[in-house]
Amino acid sequence: PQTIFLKDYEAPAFAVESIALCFDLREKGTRVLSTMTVVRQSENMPNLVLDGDPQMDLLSIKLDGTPLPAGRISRAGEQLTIKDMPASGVLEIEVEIEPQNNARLEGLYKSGGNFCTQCEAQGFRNITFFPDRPDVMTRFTVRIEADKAAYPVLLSNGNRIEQGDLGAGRHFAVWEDPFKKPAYLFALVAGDLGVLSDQFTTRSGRTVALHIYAKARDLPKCQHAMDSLKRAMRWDEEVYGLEYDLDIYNIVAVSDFNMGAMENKSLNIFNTKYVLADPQIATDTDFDNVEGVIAHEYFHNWTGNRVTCRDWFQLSLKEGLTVFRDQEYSADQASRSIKRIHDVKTLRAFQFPEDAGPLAHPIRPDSYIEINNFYTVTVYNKGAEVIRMMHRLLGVEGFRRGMDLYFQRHDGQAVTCDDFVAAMEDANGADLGQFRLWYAQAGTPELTIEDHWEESTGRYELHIKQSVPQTPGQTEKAPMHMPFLLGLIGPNGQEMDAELVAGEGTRHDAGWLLHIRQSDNRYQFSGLGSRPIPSLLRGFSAPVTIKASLNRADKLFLTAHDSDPFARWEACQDVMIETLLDLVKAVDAGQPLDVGQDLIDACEKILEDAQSDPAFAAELMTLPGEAYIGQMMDVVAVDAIHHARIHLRHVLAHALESHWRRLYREMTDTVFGLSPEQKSRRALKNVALIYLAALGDNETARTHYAQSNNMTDRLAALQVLVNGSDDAARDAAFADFYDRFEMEDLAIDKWFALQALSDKPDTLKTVRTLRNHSAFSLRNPNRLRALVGSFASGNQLRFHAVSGEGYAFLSDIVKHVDQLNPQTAARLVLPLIRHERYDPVRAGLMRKQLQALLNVDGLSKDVYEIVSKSLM
Ligand code: HT7
Ligand code: ZN
Repeated sequence: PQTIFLKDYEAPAFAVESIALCFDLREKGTRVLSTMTVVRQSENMPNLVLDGDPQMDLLSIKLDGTPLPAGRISRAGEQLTIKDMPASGVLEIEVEIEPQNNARLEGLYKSGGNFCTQCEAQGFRNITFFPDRPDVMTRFTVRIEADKAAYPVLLSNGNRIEQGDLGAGRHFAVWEDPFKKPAYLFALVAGDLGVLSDQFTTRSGRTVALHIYAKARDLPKCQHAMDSLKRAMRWDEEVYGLEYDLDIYNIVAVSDFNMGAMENKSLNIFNTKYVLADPQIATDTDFDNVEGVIAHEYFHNWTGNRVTCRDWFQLSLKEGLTVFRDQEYSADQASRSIKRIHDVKTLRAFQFPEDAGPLAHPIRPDSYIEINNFYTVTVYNKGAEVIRMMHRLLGVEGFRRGMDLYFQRHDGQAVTCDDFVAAMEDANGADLGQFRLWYAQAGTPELTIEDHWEESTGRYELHIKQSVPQTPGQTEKAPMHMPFLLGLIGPNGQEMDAELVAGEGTRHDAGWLLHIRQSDNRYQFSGLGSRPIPSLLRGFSAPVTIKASLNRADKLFLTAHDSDPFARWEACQDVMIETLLDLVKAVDAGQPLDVGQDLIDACEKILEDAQSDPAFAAELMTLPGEAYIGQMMDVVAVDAIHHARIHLRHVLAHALESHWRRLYREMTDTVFGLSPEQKSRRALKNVALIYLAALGDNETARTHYAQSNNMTDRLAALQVLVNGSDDAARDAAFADFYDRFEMEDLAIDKWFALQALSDKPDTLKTVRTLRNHSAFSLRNPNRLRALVGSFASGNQLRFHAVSGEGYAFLSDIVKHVDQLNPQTAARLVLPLIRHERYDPVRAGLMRKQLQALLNVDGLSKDVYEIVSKSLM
């Protein structure tokens, strides 16, 4: 397969002024007629090259009304070339495609009997021939014809300008989008769907009709999405002055979807997982996720659609920025600190490993084989951290000035990450020259921090060194510019007053904002009456790792006193990690396991104070996951990590038993509600349940399940039961769950996932059995991710069983899925690629499976790219 390089970018040779598409939707074979006006942009490129799926059936092609002779066209691979194209002309192309057989879920396909599209990144080329690149923007008019009884709803982008009957049971609709857009934002839906409608009045007084389409029986579950949409629309007006720009905003929920959702102009298409939510089928986390994704796709209307990407290397231009915007939106809805903790956990759990592994790439990659493989946590979440750092460096108002200038300069254009940074610089008179390295260098920077206290002068020095690790293809790294938020805390737990006398930094409402620019940085503070305890990297102000000389007592002091909630949580997690790593060593050495009374005391204090912010206490008391503990080790000690974690939980359960029992009682509400306070109490109640189960108390979980009146509680009980010793209770609960929710796909996904996550020794056997369950299908990405994804990426203990059976199971699934849906297969295979992190036996078994995949005939370029890079 061919590698595409950023350095080879060339502006398009032809512009497309407008395109009219006519879809004749049929059960077998859909015809698409495209009429486009094409205008030359560059004198020295005589040929017009269009992208198109090699399988697509080209029925006819005319230029200015005349069929093109065979000699003027050539077709090779994904490209159709029209030789000696005049300076301008009208091209009419008719193709036939087979949406009914499209299991890749890219282009036009069928989901639940309805037609829908997914064109990002390069799906439009499966629908018709077109210059399928984001810098070719055009005006779309779309006519859809279909059977009226089977497909009463016909939707595309923009405004519906015509509709009517055609006879023979067929009807049509014509949609016109007044905004120029790239083909990746094109969308079409035709189906039998119900609709939930509402409206929103923009701050300038325009009325926007809002519609959420879903299966009729699911409409009652769409209200939360609708409310979230309206909140997001208002937020974007208030925070960025950005208004919605059309009179209609449609969302369609489909159950077969490769990713979360898609921001097609005025016709978002969503995975049902991110639209449907009611307390019976969705957990509190699901509610938050729906709200976040609804907001994310809405925010794309400006950051992505009005201003789009010049090429796919610039993907973080829209994704990093839009993730930052949705994170901030969510932070404003409930608890800012808990949102930050969750976002950092995600970054550490998924992006840090990616950045340290064989697929490490900068947020603006230099090359790719398959662009779908670059919708990564690096481009999205590290990309958002990079935007967050600019936000921190420039301040709220400076960042807003930069955004305003960005839209002023680039509305209606396809631009680069550099254009974005330039707008931030120019609006603020700032120099982000060194900062731009974040776009180009991969790898998580490592900070090593030492401090020095001089009693006689009252001076305190922080010495911060940075290094950026080598990553594939990048051996030389330059130091980066990053904001480092620091607090200095006195013995009474209060912030200390000080003067910064050496090093670059400014006072900040959350402490000191230090600038790190060099490999070696020194900061000196004077005017301190006693040695401060440093609160480092408050709010996780830069996406880095830290090795600091803080001792355990200092960290526990911060756990109790830091005014920055993120730093408090971080200090507590640090002590837990340190404890767990000691326990792992002791397990391996067969030595007695000791947790340390100081940690128990700190946890007791947390539980005593838990009432004031139960969700925060729940976060503090949630132990780091097994995979994250593994990341802290040179070689992942799969079994010892599991034992160490169970032991720590057991000790904290017993030592604090009375608190757990009290909190479980006190946090139980009789009436269910979704207010932030009620969700917060539920979070702590369900953490208490985990600790009570660690006492060997099966009864509480059984009753918890029986009495639960919402999915959050029900799932919490199942999570405990699936790992517990009471097999009868577990089987009964799982059987009840299945019967209760058989008709609810999203709930049944949870049923599959929970069983795959069990730490029981026979979990792989269960997963194999479930693979043959009548409700399982390799064609549905949600189901696949629920069963196979959960097992391989969420169950370190059982997936990495030293027998290698977990690896063999995954590679077999990947092989089969690759024939149907390469994009999803390439994501499923990821848990196999970090073989170098494991002992030689496991590493060898993982490589063996990867090698076997590489030898599969007809392997997709999606899977090939991931697997081959992991074996380099
Ligand atoms: N921009 C959307 C990306 C997306 C996507 C990409 C490739 C293949 C399928 C896809 N579905 C959605 C989603 C987003 O970031 O908002
Ligand atoms: Zn996005």
